[in-house]
Amino acid sequence: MRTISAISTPHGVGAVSMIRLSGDDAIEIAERVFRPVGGKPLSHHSARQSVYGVFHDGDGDFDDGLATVFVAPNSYTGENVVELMCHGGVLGTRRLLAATFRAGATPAAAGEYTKRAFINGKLSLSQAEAVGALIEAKTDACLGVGIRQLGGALTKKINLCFEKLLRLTSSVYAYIDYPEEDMTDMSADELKAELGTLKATLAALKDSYRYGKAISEGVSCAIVGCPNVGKSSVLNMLIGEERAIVTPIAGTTRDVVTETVRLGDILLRLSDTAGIREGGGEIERIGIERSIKSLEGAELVLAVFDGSKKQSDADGEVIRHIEEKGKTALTVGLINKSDKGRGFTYDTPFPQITLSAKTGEGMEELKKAVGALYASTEDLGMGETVINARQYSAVCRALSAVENALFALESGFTQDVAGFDMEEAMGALAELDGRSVSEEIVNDIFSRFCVGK
Ligand SMILES: Nc1nc2c(ncn2[C@@H]2O[C@H](COP(=O)(O)OP(=O)(O)OP(=O)(O)O)[C@@H](O)[C@H]2O)c(=O)[nH]1
Ligand SMILES: [Mg+2]
Repeated sequence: MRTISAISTPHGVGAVSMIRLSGDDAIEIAERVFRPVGGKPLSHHSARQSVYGVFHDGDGDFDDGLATVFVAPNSYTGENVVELMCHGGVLGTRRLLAATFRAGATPAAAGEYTKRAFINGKLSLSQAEAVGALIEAKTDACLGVGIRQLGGALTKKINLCFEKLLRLTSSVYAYIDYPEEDMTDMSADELKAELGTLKATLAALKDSYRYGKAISEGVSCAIVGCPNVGKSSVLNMLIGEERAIVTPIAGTTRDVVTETVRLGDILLRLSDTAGIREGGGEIERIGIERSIKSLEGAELVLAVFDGSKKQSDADGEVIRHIEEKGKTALTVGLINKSDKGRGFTYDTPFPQITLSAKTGEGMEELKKAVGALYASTEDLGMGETVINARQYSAVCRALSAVENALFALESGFTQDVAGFDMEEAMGALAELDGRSVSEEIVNDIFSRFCVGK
């Protein structure tokens, strides 16, 4: 493979910068830009030993630093790799990068190092995605899942399912090809039982995406309620700054105000919306339409009520909208303004928390309630969590194919019908972990990485 080069550290001033070379000529190219101070050539040092020396190009010496050689296949990419550490100035780092190009390297594309690691079998596709998740992580929980997934937790689980399917499918086809010879070691009941276990495993993986998405991509959360109940104050309390305008005038918020915040392990993509009420001017009416739209698309709803006042018909209207949009199970009621003294009791078809957006009282309960809605599934280890939409859709396809196979067997169809579905499930799992995956999907995944990773 041609040798690629890129700056692997953030672009800007820092203590050190790292430029990584990977490919057949990585060591030769490094020797053209780096002169070890001890005089012994870089290629004569042991692999993985940091060597001190001077960086130079055709115009002279310009920095000093360290070079570390990794010999294929024992490197991140599985190819020859040299990591060059120079001082973290913008100019010096760029000059070293340019020197590697002059010495024969070509610029790396986004995610190309990790892509090569995948192509060379150092990482499965879900492990490569875990690298991306670790870099992008906004919650500690995402770091936890990412590191376990990088260690192969999800890959192992998928491989087990795949191998089981392979065994079952060959048994089915042996039966079809040689029905008289009793080639199969499995009765129809045994086959059904095995597929049943697989179905449960895949269903649990599918469910894990609820938590996986909440800690990685985040949950879209609409803050709804009547005017003046304190929706914008709740948003401001959650993000810890005065982001949305708060006034005692009903109808303050018109446009949807969005902000991302971490609440415990969960990432919330908040939308503060206009208060829902009848009437109002044209601008307010458009705002209210947008509130209803946010409610419709929300994966979590925070329904705010003013606990210092009696529950009104308007509050009932808000609850009706929530029910109409099928969001009751995803809603937490916030009975706000608890600092104003003994509050009124609210009747809601969803759990509720008493809180004060003014003093922050009730924040812990809210954290717990939201955490409970998106809790990690008990019987899955943290790394066996599906964390992105691509993995999720592959698991869903595998699950529905297994369900179809089971249905075929239970409805008395011949085993070849089930065999067809089982092959489809295998295809979906193979795609999930990259055993067989189209080039477009691979390119799409790695193009989302940064250059140098
Ligand atoms: N005492 C007290 N006042 C609050 C609390 N939360 C909000 N308020 C007050 O209630 C009024 C309305 O607050 P907002 O946050 O603007 O309410 P809203 O629901 O966003 O209102 P609209 O955008 O008009 O729909 C303001 O005067 C706030 O200071 C609270 O917890 N305690
Ligand atoms: Mg508001």
